[in-house]
Amino acid sequence: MVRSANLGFPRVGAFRELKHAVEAYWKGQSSEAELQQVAKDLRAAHWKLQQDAGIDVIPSNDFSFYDQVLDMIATVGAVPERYNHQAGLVDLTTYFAMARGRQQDGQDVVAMEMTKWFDTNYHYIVPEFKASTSFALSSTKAVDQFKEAKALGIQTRPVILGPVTFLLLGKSYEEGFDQLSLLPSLLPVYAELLKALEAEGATDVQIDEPCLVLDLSADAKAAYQNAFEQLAGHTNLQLHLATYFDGLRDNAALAFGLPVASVHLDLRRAPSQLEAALNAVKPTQKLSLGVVDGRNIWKNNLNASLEVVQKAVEKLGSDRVIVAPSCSLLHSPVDLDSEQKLDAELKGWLSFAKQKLAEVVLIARAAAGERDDAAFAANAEAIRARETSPRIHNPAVKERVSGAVAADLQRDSAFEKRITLQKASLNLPPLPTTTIGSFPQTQEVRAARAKFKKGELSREQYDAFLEEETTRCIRIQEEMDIDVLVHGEFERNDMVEYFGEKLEGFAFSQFGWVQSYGSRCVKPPIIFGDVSRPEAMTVRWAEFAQKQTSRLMKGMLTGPVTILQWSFVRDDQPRSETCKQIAFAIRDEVVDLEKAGIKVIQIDEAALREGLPLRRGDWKQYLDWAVDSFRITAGGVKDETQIHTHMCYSEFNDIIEAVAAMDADVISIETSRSAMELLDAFVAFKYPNEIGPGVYDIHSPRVPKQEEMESLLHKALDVLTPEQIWVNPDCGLKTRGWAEVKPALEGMVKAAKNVRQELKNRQAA
Ligand code: 39S
Ligand code: ZN
Repeated sequence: MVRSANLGFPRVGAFRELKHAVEAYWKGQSSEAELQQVAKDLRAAHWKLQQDAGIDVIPSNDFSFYDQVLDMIATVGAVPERYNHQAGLVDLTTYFAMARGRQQDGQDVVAMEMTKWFDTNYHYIVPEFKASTSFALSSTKAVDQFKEAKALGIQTRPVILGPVTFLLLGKSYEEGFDQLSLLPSLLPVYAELLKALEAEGATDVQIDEPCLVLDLSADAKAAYQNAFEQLAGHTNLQLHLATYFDGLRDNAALAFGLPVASVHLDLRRAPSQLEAALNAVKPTQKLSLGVVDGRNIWKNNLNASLEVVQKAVEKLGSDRVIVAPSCSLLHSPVDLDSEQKLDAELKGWLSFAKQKLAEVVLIARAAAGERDDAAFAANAEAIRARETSPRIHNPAVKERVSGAVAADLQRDSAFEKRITLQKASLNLPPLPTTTIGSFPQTQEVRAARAKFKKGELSREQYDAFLEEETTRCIRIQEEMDIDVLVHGEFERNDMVEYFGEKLEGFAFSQFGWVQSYGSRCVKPPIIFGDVSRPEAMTVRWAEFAQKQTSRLMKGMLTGPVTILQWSFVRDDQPRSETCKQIAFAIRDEVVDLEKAGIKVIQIDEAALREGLPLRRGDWKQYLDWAVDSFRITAGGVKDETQIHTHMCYSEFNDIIEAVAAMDADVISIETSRSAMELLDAFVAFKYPNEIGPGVYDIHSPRVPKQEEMESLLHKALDVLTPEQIWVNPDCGLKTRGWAEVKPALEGMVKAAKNVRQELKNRQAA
């Protein structure tokens, strides 16, 4: 019998119940027992939902209060010293201290680092490793949750993050230390965990090793061999190896050579790997086929998937084939049935986590000879309707992209000439100060927007509220004496969703939440058709804001790659094509802002780096169209108009050429946590344009001292010319509170002024 499996279910809840419970606990509004109860109820509901859907293999331990990598850190007791964890179980306070830092009860510790999970918009907590790191089983979570499901009569397959991916995703803070050298001391803890699961009656375990889809060193390959041999030797559990987000490619022989009972493949991202897998799979192994997209929201083409599954069944027999989503459904919204506002036609094209499980079951049953003809016919009709819908095609948009010429990608003049004209026109002091765009999205702002959406505030009332907030934000910046102001973005729910709501070819959901980090969620818009801009999207607020001040007001836009990366993207044409369509829409907005008198315009490409393909050999093709898309957005304005861009986080070394090729006049980057080390790439490359290396870490509630920011500026001045440098925080301020933002920015402006004075004195001397 062909079986159906799931690799993980969204933990946040259809209405973000977990977010609300966790945040209430953090605020001291509820007890740990109350939080645990909400979590337990959610888990029970999710297991039940999967059971009702007919899924044969249901996961457990996919639940997390914050992140599954942090869960593994706690499980193996890899708690960094600063959290003062003594031996024994890691409690919830220590767990959340690692995630968010803690300033309470005499403790003052910073959070662990957070970074993007492969090429998703999900963030994981980065394990910290040193030569002295030791491990001990320090959490009973995996075992507890297995037992919890069992008590409900559901036999689950626990999911754990594999030991090699766990080590590879970590960071070593000691020069030359190789974290894989910790494998021998880590494996016994994994073995102990497997033994504990077995003792409670588990028969199978899913081991996630997504690093198997990356370019691997010889050491990493050896670590895989070694790790799985040891684990298999210490347990009677069936080990199920899960890979996802790309194909195994040259690691296929390695993966199938491991002593595992099955291997899971992502056949959405890498359908062509099936052939090699069918040849490499050993007679004792099963193959798990990830045919339903866990990363996107389109209805599965059941006939196409069935064909793939049947091909495997023919070769392996039905007992050795498993049907599954391509990866954990963590990256999907929960339930399409909650959506009340999507039009029926569009809704008919979509599938969220709950619907995906039904698809998996339909495919598995059909492959086992029990095809639900009615469901297959309805599905075929939905697929056909989407393919032929006039709503997805706009010939004018297609023509504009295919007709793009070199001139569309070029500013009129080279940077040297532009910057001279800009300096004359903008008349800024040296080391000009600015912010990245957003100011605190307070409860009040969100509540007003929610009221407006519910019809409890009229358009006029909501606009009046926003005008008041914007004006106040401008006055505050003027009082602080910031040079280039922003309007604060109070009218925006999210830097991507806001644009999605205004562009043609996009749809948006009411409850399509996906976890981004911890309790924070995003609601990615859905790009279903050719993208165009029916009317200006930001000019009203930019114009209003500029009228309130004699200072320069910066126009704020999200760039095409970031909009693409943080949306659910249509899968019926290349991403590059969709990206260029968005680029032309943004270009028109840039031109309109210029016409409205805005002289400085920022086009954020926060997600440019995370969009990089996972294999290096695929990078160039991506970077080519990503850079071209950005250049299309900026190519329509006069030399005098200054184009800024912003990129979140670090690691520019390997893409610095592409960043330079974007040719933004000014780029702001995150550097404050890494003490300006990030600048190395810009210096080594002799980056010619202007740079705002962030001097203030906005990801922490801590207010930086003025001297710290001055010292960071000195570091920047050691390697860059004074004419090149801008002074700004390292990201937008929307997640912070005014109480921290005000003193921090005041200190930042003072730091800039002090250093300006030093430069003046030096010149005079
Ligand atoms: N991806 C995207 N798309 N956008 C980003 O900014 C980022 N940044 C990085 C990387 N990826 C990104 C991740 N950082 C949040 C903050 C930072 C993030 C990601 C998410 C965040 O704050 N998310 C909010 C949250 O989890 C939701 C933001 C949102 O859409 O709470 N808010 C809406 C709004 O402001 C809806 C707010 C809401 O929940 O309008 N309203 C309540 C409701 O509808 C009512 C509120 C009230 O009455 O007080 O129930
Ligand atoms: Zn940022």
